[in-house]
Amino acid sequence: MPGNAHKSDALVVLGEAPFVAETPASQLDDDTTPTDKFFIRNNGLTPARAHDPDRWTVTIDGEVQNPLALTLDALRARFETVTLRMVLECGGNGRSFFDPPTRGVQWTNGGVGCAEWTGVRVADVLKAAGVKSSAVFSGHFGADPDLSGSTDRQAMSRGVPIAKLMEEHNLIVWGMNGKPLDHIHGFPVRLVIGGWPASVSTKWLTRIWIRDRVHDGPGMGGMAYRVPIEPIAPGDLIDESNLRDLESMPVRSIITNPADGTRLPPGTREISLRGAAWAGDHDVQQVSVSIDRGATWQDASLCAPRNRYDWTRWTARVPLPSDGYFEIGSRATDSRGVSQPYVANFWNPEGYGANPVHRLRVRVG
Ligand SMILES: Nc1nc2c(c(=O)[nH]1)N[C@H]1C(S)=C(S)[C@@H](COP(=O)(O)O)O[C@H]1N2
Ligand SMILES: [Mo]
Repeated sequence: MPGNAHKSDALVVLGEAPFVAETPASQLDDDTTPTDKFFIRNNGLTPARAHDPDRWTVTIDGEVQNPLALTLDALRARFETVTLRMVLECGGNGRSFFDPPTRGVQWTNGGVGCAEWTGVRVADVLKAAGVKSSAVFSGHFGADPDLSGSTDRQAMSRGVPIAKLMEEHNLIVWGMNGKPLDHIHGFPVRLVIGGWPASVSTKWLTRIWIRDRVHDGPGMGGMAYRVPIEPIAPGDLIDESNLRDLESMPVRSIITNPADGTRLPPGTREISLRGAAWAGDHDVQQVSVSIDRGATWQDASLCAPRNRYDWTRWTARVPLPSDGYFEIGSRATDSRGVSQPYVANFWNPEGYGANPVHRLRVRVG
């Protein structure tokens, strides 16, 4: 098997097998996340690099009138090429903030990135295939072997309801930040599905199976990517009928400048903050910042996102009353009026959806 030689100075490795690495908030300061700073989440092994990407095919089959097997050339020739800047965020982003801790990769806020993706609309491809009225859900397949090295079993195979799949922003992409996809991010083609856990944005895409029922691949059902319908207490016995699939990701903000632990010269009486915010399927309505652990808040200025599912960059200048130690926080509110809590809420056994206020420490003097 090829090794996991994807080390980048910007990333913090959270796991070697499967390979997982997150981006510290201070490395997410670019409006568009450069590819070498983009987080990595594998669930199986990295597949061998396609020797002949021109012969790679993506199959569309199942509940369609005309099953398709499309090469990269066919995708390019038959459908309009689109570039969108969109957030990809792991469903477990923020997991380390749960108390008590849950199993799973202990992401802080760095299971996220926002890149420019170039490819074709999933909806255009599906229209060419002719989705039947019996279609209910998709099942996405990638070429990565599972951790045992077997290619008979998918490392992960998730899907979405047809209505979500048909959204015009979903893309089958071959380009990331103006270059061909990096191998680790899914070369030669991957899915990008906006706003939902990135586990549905299948890398090394080989097949979209249109199904007449909810997909049941690895990563579907049971407790995978599922959150409680009625809140549960840590330690409660889990009743699976009280779980639903995590769909839209929750609202989150990060401060991308300054970095945690920054020291400012004595006498500094104002601090400039910069960051990003995003809210799954929703828009970011407001970002507020605090230098006193949430006792008082001040509004940040928002930059308009380029397109739906892009993140919202923000800036703020906050007066500092004195020298000393400050804990600075950012809190975003989505278009429904839902804000980040100060402490992770809605604890669940697999640790999805923790989105507390992002906090960092600054010392003046
Ligand atoms: N084929 C395949 N696609 C996959 C995965 C995987 O393990 N195999 N991981 C998913 C998960 S859980 C996440 S968070 C994103 C991460 O994408 P990235 O590694 O490009 O950041 O890819 C998704 N697509
Ligand atoms: Mo993920």
